[in-house]
Amino acid sequence: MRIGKKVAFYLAILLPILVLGMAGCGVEAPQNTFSPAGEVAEKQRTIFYMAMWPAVAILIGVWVVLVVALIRYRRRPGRPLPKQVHGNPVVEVMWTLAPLALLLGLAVPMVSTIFHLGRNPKPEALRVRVIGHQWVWEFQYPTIVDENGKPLTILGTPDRPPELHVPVGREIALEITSADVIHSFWVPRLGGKMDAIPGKFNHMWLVINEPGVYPGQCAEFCGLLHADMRLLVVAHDSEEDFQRWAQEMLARQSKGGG
Ligand SMILES: [Cu+2]
Repeated sequence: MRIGKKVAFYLAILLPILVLGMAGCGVEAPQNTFSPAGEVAEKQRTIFYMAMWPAVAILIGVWVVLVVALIRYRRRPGRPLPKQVHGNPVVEVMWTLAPLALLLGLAVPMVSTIFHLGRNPKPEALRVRVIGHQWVWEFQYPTIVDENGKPLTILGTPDRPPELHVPVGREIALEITSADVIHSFWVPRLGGKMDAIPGKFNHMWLVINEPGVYPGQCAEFCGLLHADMRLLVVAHDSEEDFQRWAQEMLARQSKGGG
């Protein structure tokens, strides 16, 4: 009876935690790293799965053997002590070689993917400078300039996140930095995260598969309004569409005396 009460007590604690945890696994969530919308996020998810699924399989295998051994060989009254074993060279060599083979097998695709994701952006990529401020993001397009030579600049406000407009299919080369403290640029469905560090440019490239709006946010606690430091990536369905938007914004910027 007492044991039953104890089990009920632990279940009452564990079940809500489990339910809350599972609630975070919805595939439709707008900031879900498990529904990637571009090459970088896809590859990052692939290496995560490469690490996770073998680990899950090993975990289940170990638990099954453990539980079977615990039940089958448990101490029972009147049973003699079983035969005691010390060392088994064959088993020991096997459990050394098997993980070694598994780790080497995983290392090759994983390390090559990490190098691929860390490569320099292609020269034809669209360059965007991302600047973190407390507590807003700023985007500058150094190759899209107005008549005064000032790059197209998009700045958000604390209640309206800035929009980073880009064309679908074209590589985006991000140069990420900060004007004050360390922030972190993160758009979960596209890739990331990348730290924004004052005095330093961090580089990252992205390619987006589908037109749409991809929300992101600062992922490094940077002060009081860190939670408001959101952004939207808006992917246009064509380069022309994107250029039309850029020219419109440039005209607005010139008119504003920027
Ligand atoms: Cu932040």
